[in-house]
Amino acid sequence: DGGQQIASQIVETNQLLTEMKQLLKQQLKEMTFLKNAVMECEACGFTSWKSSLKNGIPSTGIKAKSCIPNPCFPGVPCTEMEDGFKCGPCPSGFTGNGTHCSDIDECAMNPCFPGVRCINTVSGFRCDSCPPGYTGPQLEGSGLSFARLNRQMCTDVNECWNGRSDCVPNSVCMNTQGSYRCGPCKSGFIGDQTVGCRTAERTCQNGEPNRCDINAECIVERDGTTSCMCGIGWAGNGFICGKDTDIDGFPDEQLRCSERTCQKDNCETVPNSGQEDADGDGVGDACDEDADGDSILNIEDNCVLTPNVNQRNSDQDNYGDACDNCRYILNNDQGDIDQDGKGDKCDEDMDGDGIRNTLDNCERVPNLDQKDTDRDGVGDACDSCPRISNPDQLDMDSDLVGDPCDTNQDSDGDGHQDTRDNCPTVINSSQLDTDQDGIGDECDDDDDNDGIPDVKPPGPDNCRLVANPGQEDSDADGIGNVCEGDFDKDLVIDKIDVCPENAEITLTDFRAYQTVVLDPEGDAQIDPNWVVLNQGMEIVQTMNSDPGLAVGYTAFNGVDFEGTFHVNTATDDDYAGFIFGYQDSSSFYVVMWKQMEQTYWQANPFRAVAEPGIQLKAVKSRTGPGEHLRNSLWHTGDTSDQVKLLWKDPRNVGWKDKTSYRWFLQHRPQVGYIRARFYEGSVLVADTGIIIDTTMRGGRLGVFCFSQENIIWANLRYRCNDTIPEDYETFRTQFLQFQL
Ligand SMILES: *[C@@H]1O[C@H](CO)[C@@H](O)[C@H](O)[C@H]1NC(C)=O
Ligand SMILES: CC(=O)N[C@H]1CO[C@H](CO)[C@@H](O)[C@@H]1O
Repeated sequence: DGGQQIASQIVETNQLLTEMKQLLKQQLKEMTFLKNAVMECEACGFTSWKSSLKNGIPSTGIKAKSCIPNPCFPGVPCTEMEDGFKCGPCPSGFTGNGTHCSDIDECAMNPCFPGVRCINTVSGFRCDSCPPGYTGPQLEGSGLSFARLNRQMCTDVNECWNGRSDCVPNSVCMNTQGSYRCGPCKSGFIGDQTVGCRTAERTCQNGEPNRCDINAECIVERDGTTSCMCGIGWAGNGFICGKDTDIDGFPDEQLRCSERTCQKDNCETVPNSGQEDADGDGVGDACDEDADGDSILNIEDNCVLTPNVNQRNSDQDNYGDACDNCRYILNNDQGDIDQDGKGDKCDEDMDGDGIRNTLDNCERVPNLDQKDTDRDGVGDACDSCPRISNPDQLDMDSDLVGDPCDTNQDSDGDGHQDTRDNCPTVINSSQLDTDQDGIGDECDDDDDNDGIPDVKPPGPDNCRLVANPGQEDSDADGIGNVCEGDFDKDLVIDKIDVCPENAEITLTDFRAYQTVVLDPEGDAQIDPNWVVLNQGMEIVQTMNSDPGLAVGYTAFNGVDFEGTFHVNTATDDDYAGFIFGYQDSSSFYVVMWKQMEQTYWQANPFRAVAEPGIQLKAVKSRTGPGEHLRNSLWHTGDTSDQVKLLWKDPRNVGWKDKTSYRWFLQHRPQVGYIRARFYEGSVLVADTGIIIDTTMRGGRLGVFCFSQENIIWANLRYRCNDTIPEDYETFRTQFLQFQL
């Protein structure tokens, strides 16, 4: 349209030029005429002609004698002179010498909008009204200069507004200059301009009708059946979804369905995906000032979840007798490895394997066999170097490999050093080895050792992960009987299995986690305190602490990781986030978010400035935990040998107090694809876009905090997913083109 406008302007300019040329020609003629008149006057008296020039208009009427009868053009004043008379100027809209006046053609100036007729009237001009599809005021006037300075303005009418178009309802209307076009039906509608557009029956990706709630997504399961899942910021059973303000999976209001996820949230604005309610009063612990209903407020109660009006506390630790798992021994961590109710500090057999701690070579890992290959007094089951004597078990970089056997030599970059990698040259962070033959599935041609190769003939194995040499398949659907509906036979059906092709991972669970302190020497603050709720799907960190991580033990290749992030206090404005691709305390990805800009209070070893926006960083630290890494983590930007800033939210806004955010991360280490999206309620507020980084080829997941208390990571969910997202291919080709 812009091009069209320019073109029409050029045409107009050309016309103007032509007119100017004509005007010049006319003036030239007049000059000739004057010259001739001068010549003539030599004979009849030059002086009289000269005086008649006083008004600048050569009058041919000098031959007439007086104003009676009026020799001038009608309406032009006549003045008697000594030697004759003089006519005034022609009326506006006319040109001439006063005696003879002729109408000016203002239309020659093209004052009207292109395509609009210009009518030259006796004393001026008038434009027809704007063409159909345009609107604008009338234009009329007189005189060349008026016509030159005033143009008829017609502006396009947007027929698509206010339904002034004839397009059928629910179809696309496209406005054009002076008109409009009707397009196809809007999305969600079918038909055309002839038959009309009616609501399309929504369908799932497999073509089946979509009966999910309008705010839900239709999911096609592995077996081809469909299910419905409420979208982010909504909760319910998928067929009915209600608003879920705190994004913990429970709706603000009771829904008309019976599933657990239809129940009204017992804490509407504080995420509590487990809905824990110790006193059963209908108000969840997370938002109940007196969670156990013993009339002692939580902040003063030494047993927050167990009623104990007497507050007796024999060992004077932080836990009253009523809830202390070691009543007479101080144990503020309340650790209980075997979950038998007896705290580790006072449990004679911590891991519950039947061997008393004093005799057990793995106090904290059940190992009835007590095998100890290197005879260092630490059983193989818990020995960070089972073949090299290392009684102290030191593991400087928190990668679960003891220092004497830690080579950190990792050819494929998947976080497992070559000597321990069951596929040293194939990226495979999960290290899955279904048949336990020491060769990881990823480089094992026969994962389940049943003699039928995974892919090659006589395969493919119709149950790749479950031994079935007979390949029985009664319903002939290509999936063997033994793994029908549970591909990895981990006894969790595929439908709810977060890793249907990995028997070692079944449900999201952070109950077992490794604590990594990122500034062990620093005495800047205290270490974080992690509390795990909802069967491992929720983590709460209560302390204003040094930087620290809680890392799950499961290592992943491709993974989708999502969770709800919420700071449940108005105190403080510091960092919180999550990590992925964790390989050791020097190597991981972190997504971190701060509320306010701030310079770190310890200017050593360098001044670190934190900005508020969400940041994605690749941590590959040469020094490992300590002040260098601490300040580098705080700093928003690259720091050599420590941290690389891969992305920062351009909005540069901090998190809001007591507000729930949902993150959705996709990591595909095979190709280095990383993409994270962030939602506030159901609204997408930030998106990293596609980021390619291969520093860590997979690893473990966890959460991160730095100097911020009362952080909740709720409704955590991870899923194995090695499918490369569709947008990667487009990105890759474009990126390659760019590189060339
Ligand atoms: C796995 O990832 C792909 C691509 O990102 C996505 O389309 C698919 O829905 C994911 N699968 C599951 C089970 O979430
Ligand atoms: C069994 C298993 O988890 N295999 C994965 C190993 O990693 C590759 C990518 O490098 C994945 O495609 C496999 O699914």
